[in-house]
Amino acid sequence: MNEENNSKHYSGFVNIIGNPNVGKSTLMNALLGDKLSIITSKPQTTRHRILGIWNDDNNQIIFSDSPGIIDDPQYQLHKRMNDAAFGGFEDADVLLFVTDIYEQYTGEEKVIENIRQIECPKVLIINKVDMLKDVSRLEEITNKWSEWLKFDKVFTISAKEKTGLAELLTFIRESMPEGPEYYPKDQLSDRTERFFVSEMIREQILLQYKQEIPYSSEVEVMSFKEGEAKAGPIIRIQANIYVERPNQKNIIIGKNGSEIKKLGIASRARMEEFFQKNIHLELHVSVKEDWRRSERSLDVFGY
Ligand SMILES: Nc1nc2c(ncn2[C@@H]2O[C@H](COP(=O)(O)OP(=O)(O)OP(=O)(O)O)[C@@H](O)[C@H]2O)c(=O)[nH]1
Ligand SMILES: [Mg+2]
Repeated sequence: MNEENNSKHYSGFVNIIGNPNVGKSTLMNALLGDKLSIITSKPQTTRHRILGIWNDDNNQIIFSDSPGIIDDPQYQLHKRMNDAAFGGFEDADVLLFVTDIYEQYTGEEKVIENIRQIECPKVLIINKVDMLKDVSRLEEITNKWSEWLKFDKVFTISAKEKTGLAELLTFIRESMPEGPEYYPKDQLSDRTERFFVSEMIREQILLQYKQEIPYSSEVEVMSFKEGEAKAGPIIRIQANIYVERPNQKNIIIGKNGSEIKKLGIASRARMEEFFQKNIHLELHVSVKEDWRRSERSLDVFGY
């Protein structure tokens, strides 16, 4: 264990991987005590790898949230999301493989093989135990997994209710190798404020719109300017929402602009909480045909 007055420094990457919707982002946020990653009840909420950095004087734990692994990628976007997810198998010092009490895992060969081969400590996290009705379900899950591979540890947790996390965090800290500060101690993520702004808008799109709309949407921050207003510090933000079809643009905007107005209000509230500053937000919508299939668009959007 990393003693208080020990001058050694411990650091490493804790990579969180799993299928969509099992609670990976909720877990990372809970471990960090920060709302860094966006969370919704829809699968494929997270599209990028996002680092969340936990610091004290002697330790730097770098958590990595990732998109849920998509079994049947249908767009180039899905392939890039899977590349981001599988990247987590390559540089982990501790692997957290997350499942939940609902998931009927079928032991997808590529995933199992990747977990099997990774040499760092690997942990199976069974999440959402706050919803558990029948305790025998836990045994069922661990038995199923033990047919495929051996984890070093199994933790049953509720990321949402924050139970079981202290034990998990102790295990993680004890597993960290000696190492340098990979990031400055005051840095919380590898991502920029602009990135988090685009994510918070995307989160509200996921919450507000139905069916294919959130999945066809991408958000780009065109301008982010900090300034002073009468009421105190303010951040002025202009963002563009891209959709794939003209009719989707109409849906985003809504009758007389009612839907986009609602979106703006909700996004602004989320950002004001995140930045603890006043926000002025301007949203635009444009069509970028089939951006999910276009390598070039995906490059531009940072996938
Ligand atoms: N009941 C319960 N719900 C949870 C728990 N953890 C997460 N959830 C819910 O599960 C849903 C998905 O959570 P996320 O954290 O977005 O899941 P994810 O694995 O990051 O999903 P993707 O980014 O889409 O791959 C949300 O509605 C969460 O509120 C938990 O411990 N208990
Ligand atoms: Mg997520």
